[in-house]
Amino acid sequence: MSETRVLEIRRKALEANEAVARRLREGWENTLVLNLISSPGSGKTTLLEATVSRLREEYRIAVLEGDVETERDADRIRALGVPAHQILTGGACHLEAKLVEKNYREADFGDLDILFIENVGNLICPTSYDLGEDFKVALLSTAEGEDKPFKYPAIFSKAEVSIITKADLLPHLPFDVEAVREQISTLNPSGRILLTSTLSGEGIDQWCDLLREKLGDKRARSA
Ligand SMILES: Nc1nc2c(ncn2[C@@H]2O[C@H](COP(=O)(O)OP(=O)(O)O)[C@@H](O)[C@H]2O)c(=O)[nH]1
Ligand SMILES: [Mg+2]
Repeated sequence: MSETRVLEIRRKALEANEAVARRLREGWENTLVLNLISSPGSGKTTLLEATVSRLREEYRIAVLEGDVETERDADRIRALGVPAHQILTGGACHLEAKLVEKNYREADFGDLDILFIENVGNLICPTSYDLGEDFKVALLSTAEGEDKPFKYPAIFSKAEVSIITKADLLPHLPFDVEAVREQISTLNPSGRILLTSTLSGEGIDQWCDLLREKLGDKRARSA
């Protein structure tokens, strides 16, 4: 197949995805929806565990968990008494809006204040697919190396919030937090950057405050 034909197919697939994402966004007028993206093991599910543990009494929360295989992440969230639904991609390296729509309907969560979508662990594929979220959150753990924002610029440019995770490991690693902050700020001057650790609790209050603020802003806009 020619390169032009491949690009045309990809463009059409993204257009079709946009149409479904628009429909999802309209339906989520009163719900704050986040699309969490990172490489496998950066700490997405662990951050969600810490987040729902803190906010489950305050808000109606649910989680859509994207993975290639297994129900493990959804089980971890359900163990905390918060509804979660596993989306299995059967090999695909990202979630698409159509698959999210189908699974969201099946999950039947009812009215929600916050919906978290944990994307498949990958820093590249999920970036181009709008899932109807309010914003993307990019996670990068200190163990992954300080060169990653400039190596994977698309996700760090698009994510409204970037989180540097596993701050507790900093004493053991050659990871220059300020250099990483600078890379992310260069790619995305208006983006917010947080430094968190689920072990020490560092940054988790700021993260929860950011969620409260974003939900408040969204509700004020739609009122
Ligand atoms: N030291 C440290 N380890 C963490 C932290 N957050 C997650 N982890 C560990 O990193 C591994 C992967 O975490 P997980 O949340 O499953 O990553 P995911 O694949 O992005 O969902 C697990 O062994 C976690 O216990 C953290 O803040 N500090
Ligand atoms: Mg996970």
